[in-house]
Amino acid sequence: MSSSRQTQGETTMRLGGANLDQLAPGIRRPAYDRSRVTPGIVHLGLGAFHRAHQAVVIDDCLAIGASAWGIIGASLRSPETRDALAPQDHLYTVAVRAAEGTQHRVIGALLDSVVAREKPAVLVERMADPAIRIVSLTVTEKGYCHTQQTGDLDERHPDVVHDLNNFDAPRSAPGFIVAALARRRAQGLSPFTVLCCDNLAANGHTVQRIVTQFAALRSKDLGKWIADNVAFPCTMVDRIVPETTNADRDAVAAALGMRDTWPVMTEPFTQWVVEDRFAAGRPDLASAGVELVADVKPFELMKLRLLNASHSALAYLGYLGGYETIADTMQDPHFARLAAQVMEEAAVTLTMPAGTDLAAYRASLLTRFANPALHHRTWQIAMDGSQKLPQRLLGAMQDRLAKNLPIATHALAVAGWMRYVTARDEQGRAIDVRDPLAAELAGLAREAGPVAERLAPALLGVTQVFGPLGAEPRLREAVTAALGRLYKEGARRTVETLVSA
Ligand code: CS2
Repeated sequence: MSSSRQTQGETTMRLGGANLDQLAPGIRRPAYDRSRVTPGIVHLGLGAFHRAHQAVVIDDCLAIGASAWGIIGASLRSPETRDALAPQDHLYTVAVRAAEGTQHRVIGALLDSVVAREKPAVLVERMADPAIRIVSLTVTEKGYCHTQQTGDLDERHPDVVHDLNNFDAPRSAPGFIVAALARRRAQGLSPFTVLCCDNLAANGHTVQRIVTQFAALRSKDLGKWIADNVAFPCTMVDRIVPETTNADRDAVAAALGMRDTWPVMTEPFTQWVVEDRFAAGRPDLASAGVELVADVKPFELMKLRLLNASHSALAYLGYLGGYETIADTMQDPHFARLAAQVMEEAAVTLTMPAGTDLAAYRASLLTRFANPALHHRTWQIAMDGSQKLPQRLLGAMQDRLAKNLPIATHALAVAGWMRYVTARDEQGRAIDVRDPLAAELAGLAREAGPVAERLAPALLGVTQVFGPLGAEPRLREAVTAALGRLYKEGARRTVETLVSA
């Protein structure tokens, strides 16, 4: 944090339980007595997304009397969020930004936080507490230690190897869940519900499989007990939450009349669709706007293949085209058309329940992406592409190929990712590629050189990302052609010609 912020910290009051009544007028604050709220949820992955999404819903539930459902948040690695929030009694601000202005709301649902790396046994103990009835997660795609392509636990993942040898002091999300469930089983307690809120395909089923596989490595009986007794509902979560900057902190301090060290920035839109299958009860989520359904799959595919796929396409190609944020990228009509065209290609692969208005959904996505008040960096969304491509782009490509339909726009998005992971931009400057496979991908790119006919097949051979689809001749041809154009003409010109073709 900059020294100017520290100076401000000395001179400005800090958000906290004792001074909620001194918040600037018009700032929404917890409409309930926080001292009566007890924990019912442990959330793994205390990032901005959770705080701007599920925690807001729980805050609404608390306001209508569900006082046994407060949240204990856990950061798996970094102490930063805990260090920011503990001195302010875990209160923080959600700033909802739209072109017309920003609405601020102080959230009280988070009661306490734990840093798992510092105190793994404490976290296991809290998860094993009988009062905890839901363990929810936002640990990002890579946090599940699995192979995206197959959905199986990666038994060679360093954290999995570590956790199997340190059962009561784990590091990974699956490791914590299994350790806590084992403890509950040993104590004759009923299990908690595992509620995955990450953008994985069939997220509940996938996490069930990973956790059960992990447990079975420990003991067959435990694996069976988990498979038979633990509920893993599927969910679709949606809200755009860019990273908070110091400028955002200053703007929030000015609005609040006091300082919040880690507010979260978001958009007006929010959606949470949840499969209604909870083993140990749940708060009245429907009253807080959650859609409880019997089958989440169509909604999840709709979101991954329309929102996230076009987001990733805009991120890679927009970054290469020199645009810093998604809103900047959307200002270029050719890139706005690119996003619409990715959605058009994906839409025919979806089967939605009667009454779903896909055209309206697609139109609303374009408006959300163009929100000028959200500073969502293309670089942020470009992160972890190796973990995101399968469920966002490749599934739809596979479905289209099966129907003999063209895949040009999706192929361009994949080619954008390939060009991006070479770690050199169009001006030859370094790109800070954040991805668990970054080194491997950059190595392949170095070997292949800037030649589409060599680079595309080399990257399509990365089976963790592409699986057998990487060998599909029509896919190879389309991706190689798009990558060739990116090298020859650059991202802006390629997008312009390809999307208007
Ligand atoms: C984004 C998502 O960073 C990314 O990969 O595509 O975080 C996206 O903003 C959310 O899924 C929206 O709900």
